Formats: sequence, structure tokens, C-alpha cells
Amino acid sequence: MRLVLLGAPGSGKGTQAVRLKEYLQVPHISTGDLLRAEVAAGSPLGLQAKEVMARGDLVSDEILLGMLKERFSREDTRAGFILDGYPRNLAQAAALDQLLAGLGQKFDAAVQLVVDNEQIIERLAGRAKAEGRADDTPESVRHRLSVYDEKTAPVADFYRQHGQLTVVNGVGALDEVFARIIEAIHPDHEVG
Ligand code: B4P
Repeated sequence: MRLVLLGAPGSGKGTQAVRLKEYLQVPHISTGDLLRAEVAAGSPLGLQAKEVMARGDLVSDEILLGMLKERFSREDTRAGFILDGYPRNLAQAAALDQLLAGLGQKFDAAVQLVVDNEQIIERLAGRAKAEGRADDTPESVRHRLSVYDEKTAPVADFYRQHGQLTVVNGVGALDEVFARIIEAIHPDHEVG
């Protein structure tokens, strides 16, 4: 299964991807996690990305594509993947198509998790308290939501127009949301 997870910050992409990885037995590729690992390592790329991420802006398409190419060059992605956090704009959507075409692959479904902004703000305030992530401050969250509306929402529209989008209600208990995703991508499977 090759899955692309879309959704605003705090919609549950990363949270559900961890469960989907276990269920589908394919790697979870989170561009946010890849970037945070670079920041933590203090690499030149991480130093470039750090401030941009803390503000809630998108890191450059060039950096993202380089990271993604490297990740997709690894053997474990051949049998499938869950891509979480990419694409975040139309240029990235085009780059992903090209990258996958070069590998002779196509994704099976793009799943968009939908959660209202009020609940997103609440969730990210909770994570700010629990984890202290640099980009979960109220200003950065507001900015990330507007970046999502401006740049990432058009990606969902683009996939919708091409019949590739599956919309899932992201509000509810983690297990409920998970079951909805499985139902959407795998209607024949029972979630145990
Ligand atoms: P990401 O790491 O993708 O961060 P995110 O959008 O906040 O989502 P995340 O997956 O972490 O959170 P989730 O909704 O699961 O990106 C961070 C930054 O990296 C970006 O702002 C950007 O700067 C950069 N970046 C990443 N990809 C990029 C790209 N392609 N191009 C350019 N820049 C890029 O969870 C949020 C919280 O909600 C958690 O606390 C969780 O416990 C809670 N939650 C989840 N589901 C819930 C539920 N059902 N009920 C209640 N709470 C729930």
C-alpha cells in the first residue's frame, strides 16, 4: 500500500501514521520527522530549516525533494509507504508524481484528515505543554494554519479533481479515526 496522508497541522497525520505503519507493515516517512532529525543533529540542512520550522513556514521545496529522494532510494520503500507531511504545495505534488514515476510507482490513495480549527488549536496547545515543540506556540500554530489554507489545501483540491482523494473525518477517539481510515482505504478489511 502506498499512502499519502494530508491534513492541517494537528489533524492527526503523524499520530495515525504510526498506527498505519504497524497495520500495513510499510515504512512511515514523515517529512516533519526527517527535518526535526536534521535540526537535532545540527546538520547544515537542519540549521537552515530550524528557524523556518519554528515560524511555521514551509522549508524549501529543494531541501524537501533532496531528503525525499534519499529516503525513497532505500530498499524498504519498494513494497509501500505512508507519506506523512508531503506534499504541502502544488510544486511538491508535481515533484512527488515525478519521483514516483521515475521509480515506476504510483500512490494508491491520498487520505485527507479533516478537523476544525478550534479543535486543532486545542490539540496543539496540549502538545505544546506535553512536548514543548518549538512550532506549537500560538503564533506559529496560527501561521501554520494559514499556510495550510493557502498552500496545502490546493493539493487536496488537485487530488480531488483527479479522483485520488479520500476524505476522512479526523475528529474522535484515536481508534475511531484509525478505523475510518482503514475503512476508506481497505473496505474489505476488519480492524481488529
Ligand atoms: P509536521 O511534522 O508534519 O507537523 P504537523 O503538521 O503539526 O503534524 P503532526 O503530524 O506532527 O501532528 P498530528 O496532527 O499527528 O510538520 C512540522 C513542520 O515541518 C512544518 O510546519 C514545516 O515547517 C516543516 N515541513 C514538514 N514537511 C514539509 C514539507 N513537505 N514542505 C515544507 N516544510 C515541511 O498531532 C497533533 C496533536 O494532536 C498531537 O498532540 C496528538 O496527540 C493530537 N491528536 C492527534 N489525533 C487526535 C485525536 N483523534 N484526538 C485528540 N487529539 C489528537
